[in-house]
Amino acid sequence: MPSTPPLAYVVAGSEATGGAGIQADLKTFQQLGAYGVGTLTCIVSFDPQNDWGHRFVPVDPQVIADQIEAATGTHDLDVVKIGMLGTPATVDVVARSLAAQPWRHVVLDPVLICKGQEPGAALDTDTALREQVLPLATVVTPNLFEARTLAGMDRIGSVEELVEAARRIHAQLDTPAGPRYVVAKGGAELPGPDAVDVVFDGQEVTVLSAPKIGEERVSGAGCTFAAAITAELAKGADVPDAVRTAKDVVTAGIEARVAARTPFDTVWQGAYRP
Ligand code: PXL
Repeated sequence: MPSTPPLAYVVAGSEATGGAGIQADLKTFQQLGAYGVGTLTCIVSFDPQNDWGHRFVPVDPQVIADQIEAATGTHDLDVVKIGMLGTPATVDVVARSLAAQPWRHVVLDPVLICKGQEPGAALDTDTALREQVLPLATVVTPNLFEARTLAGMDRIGSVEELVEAARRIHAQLDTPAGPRYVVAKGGAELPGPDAVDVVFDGQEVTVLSAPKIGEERVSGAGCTFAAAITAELAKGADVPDAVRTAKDVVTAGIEARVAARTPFDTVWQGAYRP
């Protein structure tokens, strides 16, 4: 008899070392017991000969549309994570393709700039993302840099400023049909002994903290966090519970991080035990 596991869908880029991007997303889905379905937006290949710079190749917009058509035609998908898009044309085709059906949750990891892109092109992409995809999100998970950019703030140096950023970003989400959540991540960079995340649902602020594991950033943490939220939502959790589980997944994955020749280690999703 065929089975019907929870289905988690991701639209994101490939990061060829396996540390971030759709590779991290699909591993996270599997670890949490969700069946992963993925659509590729771009291919990022770090360059070991050139200081691990990002080589970036977008997938043709029609091919992205075809993948979304294949995925949504095959399965009843109602929870989607959006990761790196990378060009205005990609933002446009993803926004238009996703609009073809209703979504119970759209989890947006607003990956803004990627080294190796033209600054001008990246600005266009930021604007397109903000105008076309951000309003659709039910959950958005900016890191410190993305929170500063989306909130239009010069600096975020405290939990209070992170809360202010979350409020400003929440104001840019569509008028809620249901509650919408900004999860602003302080990560390793926000000063203090703890890795702090601020959750704002439009009314209440919740602050989640876990002791920092070293001061170094670990690649794939942001992807894994948003993917874990997506998997938990696919399994039927509500957003606050999904966010709490995602923080545990990332904490366990950073504690057991994978050594690499890149300047940063990467998250080991396989370390998490519910
Ligand atoms: O971690 C952000 C990220 C997301 N997606 C892709 C990436 C990266 C960072 O390198 O390459 C495809």
